[in-house]
Amino acid sequence: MSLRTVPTTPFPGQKPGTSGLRKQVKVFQQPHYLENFVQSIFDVLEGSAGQTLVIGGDGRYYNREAIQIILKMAAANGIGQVLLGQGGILSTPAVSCLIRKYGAYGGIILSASHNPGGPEGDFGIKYNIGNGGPAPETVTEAIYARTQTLDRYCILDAPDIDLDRLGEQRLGSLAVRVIDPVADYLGLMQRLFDFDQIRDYLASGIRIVFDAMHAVTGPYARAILQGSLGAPQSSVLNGVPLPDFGGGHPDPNLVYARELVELLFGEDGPDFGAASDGDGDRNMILGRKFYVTPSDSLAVLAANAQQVPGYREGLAGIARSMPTSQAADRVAVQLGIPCYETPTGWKFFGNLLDAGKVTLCGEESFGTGSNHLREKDGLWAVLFWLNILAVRRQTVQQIVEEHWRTYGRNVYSRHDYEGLDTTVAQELMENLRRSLPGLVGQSYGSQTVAYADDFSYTDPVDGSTSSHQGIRIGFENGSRIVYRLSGTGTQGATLRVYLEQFEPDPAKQGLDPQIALAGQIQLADHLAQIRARTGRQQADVIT
Ligand code: G16
Repeated sequence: MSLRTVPTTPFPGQKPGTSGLRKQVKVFQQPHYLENFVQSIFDVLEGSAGQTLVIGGDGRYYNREAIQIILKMAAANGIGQVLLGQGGILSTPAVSCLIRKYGAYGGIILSASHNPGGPEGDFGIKYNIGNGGPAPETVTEAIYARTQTLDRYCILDAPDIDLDRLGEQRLGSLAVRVIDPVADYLGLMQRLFDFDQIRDYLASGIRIVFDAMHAVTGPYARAILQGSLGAPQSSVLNGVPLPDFGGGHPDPNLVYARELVELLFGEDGPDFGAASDGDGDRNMILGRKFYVTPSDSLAVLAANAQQVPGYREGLAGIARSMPTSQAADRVAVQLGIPCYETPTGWKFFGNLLDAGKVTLCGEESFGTGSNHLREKDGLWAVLFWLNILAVRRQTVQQIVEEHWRTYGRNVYSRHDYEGLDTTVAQELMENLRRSLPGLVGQSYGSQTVAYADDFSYTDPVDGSTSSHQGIRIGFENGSRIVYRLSGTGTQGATLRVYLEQFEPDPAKQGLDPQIALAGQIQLADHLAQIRARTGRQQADVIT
């Protein structure tokens, strides 16, 4: 084994987005591309010599090859130990769990989350810090800056590690410990939830289906739902992780988790359905013939948290990303606890969680989590719901409708316009930004604009400011329209339009959101000239 220093030159555009560096597989496969980014990570990590790193990925195409390269670079850069998920598999929440449990220096996760996989699909890499959470912008900016000046990387010339053999192997001075990807995570879940109660509930004839979408959560769902909770074989759909996710799009929403949605909305469907994404941090919750929006899910979990062992002591506070509906705010008011509004991106919750200011966090983009980790956590949300159902013995629909009657309903929908020409999308946003000062005080139908701004966030813990985080148009009646360009796409631009309207009247709460929000949808188009500028007549994905 010998250490090799390889001369290289910078690649443009190695800038991490909302959640790490995501590019097409073909981009990552270029000689030196992955190596440059990984060396930039090692170069900005101070004091990592001899330390432990956690490494794993969602099993997508190029996962195993990338892991071999990263291990050899970790060895050449003086890392002491790597905890590696068997087969190169670790969900994002499991990485967060392992970093925290073993006091690791940080972790590297190979995933492009919900983006499709395979040779023509996407790949991604993200770095998590010692608290188990995504690297904050100071770190990602430093990594990016380093990619722009890099002129060499270090790698050990050595045979590949056997990724499937549990136990310790060596790469020079680096110890690689291949571990069971599920065990530590399962232990954490058992401490948070009442597994006996959930097992009894499932044994009472309740039928559940979890769709792992051929992504990373298959092994976790089988071990937890079937192994520990006694659910039958049929409870896990698409449970084998595949490099191309079986040709699917591992995004747990009404469009991409169609198989699950058809089951739940079909005749004699199961009582409870859920799905997770590529790397296991997102979740979608369904009842029989009933969809729970992620924003409502956060609010329901918050309102019921004290029924669950891990949260009996109550919540310190709640945080939600800005475009997430204000349903959780209403619960926070009732509980007398603060509710924080952060920019999109799980990394913004890290400081609030570390400072003990919040217990639960959530995003409209199918992400929910708590202070048990520093990532959102798909299966955790599923277990949280199952625990609440096991206590309350009502259907999902009854629980949500009762919640609306108590707090009012924040009717909500997100409209995505995908693969737009980047210039067209940026001009649309720029034009809208310019129009903001003139909007305040304007009336549209029965609504008057109360504020119109480009969201800027000052972190209450470290005082850092993040600007240009999305355009908010808020009305005096509490309704909102929010516009953002996605930070996770890899082709063109994706415009996200978030629509929200408050409905206090129980008699009107059951209306289909697309009908209830029809006026808002029209207004959103009018204000941003979406159809005129993009040529699109309707959104590609509506959730
Ligand atoms: C990532 C981030 C989330 C964010 C989501 C969507 O999730 O971790 O915080 O809400 O992307 O971001 P955007 O609207 O910019 O596309 P994931 O599951 O892709 O890692």
